[in-house]
Amino acid sequence: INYVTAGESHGPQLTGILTGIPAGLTLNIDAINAGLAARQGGFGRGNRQQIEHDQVVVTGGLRHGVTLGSPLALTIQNRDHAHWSEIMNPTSPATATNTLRQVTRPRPGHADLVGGMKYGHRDLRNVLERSSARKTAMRVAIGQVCKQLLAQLDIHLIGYVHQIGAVVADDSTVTTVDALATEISRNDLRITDQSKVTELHDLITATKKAGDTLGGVIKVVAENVPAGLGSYTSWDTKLDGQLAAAVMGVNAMKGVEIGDGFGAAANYGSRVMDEIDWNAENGWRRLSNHLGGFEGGMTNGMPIIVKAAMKPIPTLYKPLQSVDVATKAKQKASVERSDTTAIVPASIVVESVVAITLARALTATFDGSNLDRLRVQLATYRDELRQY
Ligand code: EPS
Repeated sequence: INYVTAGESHGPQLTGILTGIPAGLTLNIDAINAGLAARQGGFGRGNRQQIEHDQVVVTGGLRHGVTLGSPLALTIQNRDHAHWSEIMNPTSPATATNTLRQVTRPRPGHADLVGGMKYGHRDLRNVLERSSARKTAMRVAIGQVCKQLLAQLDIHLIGYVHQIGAVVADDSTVTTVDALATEISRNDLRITDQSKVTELHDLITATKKAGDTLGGVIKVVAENVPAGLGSYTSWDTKLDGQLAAAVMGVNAMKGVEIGDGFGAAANYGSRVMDEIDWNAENGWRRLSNHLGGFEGGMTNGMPIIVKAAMKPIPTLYKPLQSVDVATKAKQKASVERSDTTAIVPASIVVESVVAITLARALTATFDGSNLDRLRVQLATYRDELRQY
C-alpha cells in the first residue's frame, strides 16, 4: 500500500491516490465521510470548518462500491476556493490584484520561512497553502479506507485525545477500542475522562481569548494485530520505526512514544519487560503491555499503543516576533485564520496514519491482491501462531 496526496488549502480540491488496496473490499463511503466530519469537529476549531463540508468522491479503483485492486482515486472539494478563485487560480497568470495578499512575515513554528528558502518563494503563501493542516483531510480519507480493510481482518483501532495542554484527560480504566470509542463519543474533545470536559472547555476558551494556542498528546490503540508484522532484521523493516515515521509526518507532531515510551526510559527493566505466558485457550500472550505491542520492531500480538506529542498551533492571534522577508525589518508574524487547538482532529489524523501503516504491513506480509485470499492467509497464520 502506498499513497500520495496533492492540493493546496485554498486551491480547487484535495487529491489522493491510494495503491495496493486488495480487490473485493466493499467500501463504506458514509463511514469515510463520518471520519472526515469528525476531523472537522472538536472544541477549539477555527472558522474554516464552518465553510467546508468534507465529503470524499471516488473516481477510480471502485466499481459498484467494491474495490478493483487498481489505484483508488479520491478527491475532496475545497469549498473555500470560491473565495480564493483568483488568488489561488492554478492556471491564470499572476497579476497585481491576484497576488495582492503577499505573505512576507513568516510565522514562527510554521513552514513559512524555511519553505520559502528551500523552494525559492518570496510570497510565503506558496508555502503555507501546502503546509496547512488542510491537507490532513485527504490523509484521513485514505486512512479510513485502510481502517475498513483492517476491520475486515478483525483488526480495530481508535485515536483519541490523552492530554490537552498540560491537562491529562485519560481515564486509565477505559482500555479497549470499543470502550474508548463509546467514552470519547460522549464529548467534543474525544477524551475518556468526562470529569475534565468543563475544565478543558474553559482552558481552550481562555487560551483563545489570550490570543494563544494549545497542543496536547494523542493516543492510538490497535487491537488483535497478529504477531510478527515488521522484522528485527533491518533498521527500516522495524514496524514501530515505520509507525513513528508516519506519525511524525503529521502536522505539528514533535514526539512519538510506543507503549510506556519515555516512561520506560525512567523505569527498571523488571517493571518494563512484559512477562510471557501461554495457555491452550489464548495461546501466547504477555502479562502486561509496557512495550505497546512491539518487541524487536515486530508486533507481538498485544494491543499496539502509540502516543504522539502535538505542538500548539503556530498561528498566534497575539503574534510573536518575526522578520519581513522583503524588507528584513523586525515585524510581528502574520496572522492566518487558524484554530485555538487542533488536538481533536489530529487524533483522527494520527489514527488514520497508524491504520495506513498497519494495512501496508499486512498487504506486504500476505497476498494483498484479493481480500478473500488475504483473509484466508491471515487466518491460517493466526492458527500457526497459536500452535507455535
Ligand atoms: C485547517 C485548515 C486551515 C486552518 C487550519 C486547519 O484552513 P484556513 O487556512 O483556510 O483557515 O484553519 O490550519 C492550521 C491551523 C495550520 O496551521 O495549518 C484544517 O482543515 O484542519
